[in-house]
Amino acid sequence: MTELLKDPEKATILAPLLANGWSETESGAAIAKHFLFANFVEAFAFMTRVALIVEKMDHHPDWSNVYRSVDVILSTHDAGGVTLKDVRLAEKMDEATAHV
Ligand code: HBI
Repeated sequence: MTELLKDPEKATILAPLLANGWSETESGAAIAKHFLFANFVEAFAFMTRVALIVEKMDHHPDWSNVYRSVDVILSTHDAGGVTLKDVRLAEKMDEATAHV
């Protein structure tokens, strides 16, 4: 779970996320996504749902909210890059948008 993903496995594991709006940051040490909601309340409701998930996972996003958008950057700080924990959290975030 907390081992750094490395190519070629990394590319295979990230492919579904990259097809769903996530991108690798320039250094390759994180994955990022821009979420856009209908309004501020929906954006904040998403962040509230995700907050409960990340506490359970003990894995936390770098994120910011401006009005109805939420920008997320995921990396495993302890490992210095992207691990399966980030992949799992990204999947859960995508699922959390489905409940809006
Ligand atoms: N969140 N994104 C991220 N990366 C981490 O390495 C991390 C975290 N949340 C909690 C956490 N590490 C702790 O488990 C350690 O700092 C003890």
